[in-house]
Amino acid sequence: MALLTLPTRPIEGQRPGTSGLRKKVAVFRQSGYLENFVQSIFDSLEGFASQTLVLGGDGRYFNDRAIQIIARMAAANGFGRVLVGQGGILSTPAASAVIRARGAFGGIILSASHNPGGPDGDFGIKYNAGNGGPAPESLTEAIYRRTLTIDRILTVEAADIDLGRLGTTALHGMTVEVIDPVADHAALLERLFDFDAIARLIGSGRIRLKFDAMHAVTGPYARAVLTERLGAPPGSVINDVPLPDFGGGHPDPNPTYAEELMVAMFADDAPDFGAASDGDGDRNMIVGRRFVVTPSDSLAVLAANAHLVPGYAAGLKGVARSMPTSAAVDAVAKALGIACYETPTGWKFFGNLLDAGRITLCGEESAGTGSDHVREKDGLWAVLFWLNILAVRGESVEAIVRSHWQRFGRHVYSRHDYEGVDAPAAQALMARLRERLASLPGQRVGAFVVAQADDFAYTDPVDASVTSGQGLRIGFEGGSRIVFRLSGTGTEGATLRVYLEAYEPDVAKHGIETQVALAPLIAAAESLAGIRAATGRTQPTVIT
Ligand code: VG1
Ligand code: CO
Repeated sequence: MALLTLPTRPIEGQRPGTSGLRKKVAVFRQSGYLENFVQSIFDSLEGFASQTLVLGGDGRYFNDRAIQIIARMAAANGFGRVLVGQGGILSTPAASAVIRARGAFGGIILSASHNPGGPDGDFGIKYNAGNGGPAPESLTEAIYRRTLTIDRILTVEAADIDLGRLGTTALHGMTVEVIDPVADHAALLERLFDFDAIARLIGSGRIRLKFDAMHAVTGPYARAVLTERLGAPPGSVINDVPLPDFGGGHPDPNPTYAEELMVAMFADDAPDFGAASDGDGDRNMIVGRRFVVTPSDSLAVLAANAHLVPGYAAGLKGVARSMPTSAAVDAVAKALGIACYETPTGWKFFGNLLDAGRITLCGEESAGTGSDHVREKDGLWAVLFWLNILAVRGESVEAIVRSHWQRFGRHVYSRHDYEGVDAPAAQALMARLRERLASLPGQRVGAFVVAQADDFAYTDPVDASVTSGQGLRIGFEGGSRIVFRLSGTGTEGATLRVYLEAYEPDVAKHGIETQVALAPLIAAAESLAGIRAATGRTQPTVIT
């Protein structure tokens, strides 16, 4: 087995976005593309000689090839051990759990998460540090800078590893251990939740559940936990076989893309509890019978009911949410007398707060919820948290959310996405609005008067690092707000996200359909930003 030093040249455009580097599969398959980025990761790290690297992905097209390439490079760069999920599979939260449980130096996760897969779809890669969490901005920027100067790649000449068989093999002096992708994560979840109570609830027949794995990575995890351990009957976990192209679907757990689940949950004989997860298993959607729980509300409900769950019975240290996420959890934090932090979009910004013990729960409006048990959002964790609450309270999903609104008021919330729009046009829309921010306060926009407007900047309370340009916030008198942001995970054109939020304390108005309740705010967003004229779209692509 020869050690090879292969010359290479920098490739442009390898700057990680909200969550790692995501590009079309065709881009990643270009000669040297993956290799350059992986070598840039290794060149930006120090002290990993003889240490352990965790490696796995969501099973999408090119996952298996990429694993072989990265394992050879890890050996050449001096890692002592690579732990790889069987079949190359590790959900994002499971990878985080494995890194932490095994004391690894870090991990590489292969995923483009909710983006479609297959030969014409997307691929992605990101580095997670020894805390199990996504690399902080300082590291992703260092990796990017390295991609601009890289001139050689280290690899070894070796046969492919057999990813199908559990056990260890040697690779150029490094050990490769193929591990069960589910075991560490499932054991961790079992310590946090009252599995016996959930199993009793399911076994009693008092609730029927349906989990849609969307042909993505959570199939094996959901089968092991929901079916085998908790006794959910056959048919409870659907689309549970991971496919390299996710069956041609869009593995994004929202009412638009998780269509099969939505049809089931709105049928006459609908189950009581429905859930779905995304490509890499870190997102979750929670649905009651004919009732969708908004992710921002879900975070707030989990925080308000955390004392009912064994792993959190001792109380929450604090909570955090990404800036565009609704303030529903803020209201809970206030009632509990705990801190609530507002961070930029992307899980990497929760890492310091979790490591410093300032927060226990955190979440994002994009269907991500998690806690200090790992350093990623965790889809199956959220599902079990809800099931644990249902087991204790014995009420329906809808009843739990409605009584939550009754107590805290309803933060009526929606996100409108304009996907794949012309990038320069979207950037120009943002630039025009950014220029007007300072002049907006005091101005009337439709039914509203602007109270404050800014471009969100965040100073990390732990390490004082500053991140700016994180979304245009326009707050109105009375507490409603609109946020405009461009996505940092897409691979085609630009995606404009418009986040809409209004606070409704009046219980009599809680039943109003969300889009109807938000109609005046939707009109205000159009008049502020001129979305139709700039994008040529009359409707959002996806409404969540
Ligand atoms: C989106 C979401 C963000 C999430 C990110 C990664 O980012 O808005 O909240 O953290 O995806 O999630 P953006 O930049 O496209 O808005 V995942 O499940 O795709 O890793
Ligand atoms: Co994801």
